[in-house]
Amino acid sequence: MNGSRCGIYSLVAGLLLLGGVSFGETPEQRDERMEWWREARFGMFIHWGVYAVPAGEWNGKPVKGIAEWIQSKAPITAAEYEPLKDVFNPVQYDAVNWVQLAKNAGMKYIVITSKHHDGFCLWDSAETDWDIASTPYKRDLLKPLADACEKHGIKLCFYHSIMDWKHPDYGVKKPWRGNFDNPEPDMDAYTAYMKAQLKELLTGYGDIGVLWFDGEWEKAWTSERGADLDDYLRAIQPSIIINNRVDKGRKGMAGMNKAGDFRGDFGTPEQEIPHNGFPGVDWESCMTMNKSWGYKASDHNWKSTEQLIRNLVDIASKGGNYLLNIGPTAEGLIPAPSVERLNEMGEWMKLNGPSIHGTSASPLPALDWGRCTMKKTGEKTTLYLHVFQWPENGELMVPGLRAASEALSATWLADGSKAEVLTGPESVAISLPKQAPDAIDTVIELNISGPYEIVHP
Ligand code: FHN
Repeated sequence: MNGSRCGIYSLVAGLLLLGGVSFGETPEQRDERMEWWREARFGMFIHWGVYAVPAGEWNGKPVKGIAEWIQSKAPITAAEYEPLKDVFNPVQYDAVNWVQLAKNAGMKYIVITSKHHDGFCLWDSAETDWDIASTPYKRDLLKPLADACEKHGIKLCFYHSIMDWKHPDYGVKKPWRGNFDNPEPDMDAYTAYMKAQLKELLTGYGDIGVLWFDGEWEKAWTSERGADLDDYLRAIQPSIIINNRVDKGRKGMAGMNKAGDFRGDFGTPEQEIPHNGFPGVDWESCMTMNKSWGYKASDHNWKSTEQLIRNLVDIASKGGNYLLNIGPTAEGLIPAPSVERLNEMGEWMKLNGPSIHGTSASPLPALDWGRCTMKKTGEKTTLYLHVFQWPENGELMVPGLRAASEALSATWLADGSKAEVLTGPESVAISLPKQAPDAIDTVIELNISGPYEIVHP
């Protein structure tokens, strides 16, 4: 077998294992557990912690890189970083407002950093004082969010960092941290600490949708520890969904697993959208709205609403989820540019949400005018045609689709009005007005009520 083919087979083998088969769940049980997440397609990522206080600046100077890494990038010793807890006081935090913002944007789940790499905990943990209880704010930040999610039908999920720059037993010490009190870190002790905190999170805030692990890449964390932690967590909440960063299978920022038996329910491309989807494998692209995950005052590199909507559509057209990040300020406010974009995405989703929620990947060949998402209900197939570039010739060709004209009908999704389907023996097209009703993405709902064929070039 030549190298490239062997590589493809081993990648496919790895992808097929990205699905919980390794802990004895049947495909049907997995489908049931993953159903809400696959239907969701769109979630909110929240990176929040004491790093929002410096907000990407230190000693009056901007620090390069993502704001939640300021300890490492500045660098800052532990002795200099810890006093941040004495000024972290998010008195303007309004969890209901955050959940409503996510819901109005068409997001179905929220993943918030319970603990990032700096080890600071957004809840009052019995396992450490390096947490919200040691701040002027004192109160648990996760409980109000859990209550608001429960009330508004949004799934609450936790991001949790395996890498911990603070804990004396975490097995990789950073030189910039300054001298530390434990020359012999004990990863068994650290893993027990992490399990105790995760148990607090899985038993204190109702049903949790996803545990989103991160920081698994250092040598201190092993695949054995990943599998053990995965088993431990699923015993506490059997319906939990866990990403592939609980284990060591992830191949860099592309986010998918290499060959082998690694844990994790979905792949995690980061700051990128795969060129194609991965049939039969769940994945989610996590991306920032500007360039930093944590709040960075000087980062004004905001993606346009057009780009954000087209990212969502592109990802859904390939069968993935879009986890879009916000970085709240130390006062507990979501930056205005983030609010503006989420509200604009919500306006589009109000009219076009059915073309995202509950859809699966496009069956069509690559489209030069936009993207396609699909729904199948019984004998009926619906193709949502997302038109980014409006054809000037007044016709939208649907490449590869072969179906009898009587089986086809189409509407403009935003207002439900009828669209005219033009069919020939070898082609299907939609008649278009001169102007695109929606310059960002006009969606046509094409319903196929009988047999059809898709021919790929
Ligand atoms: O180091 C983290 C980073 O701070 C951020 O949390 C992203 C988003 O998941 N993950 C890691 C970088 O790959």
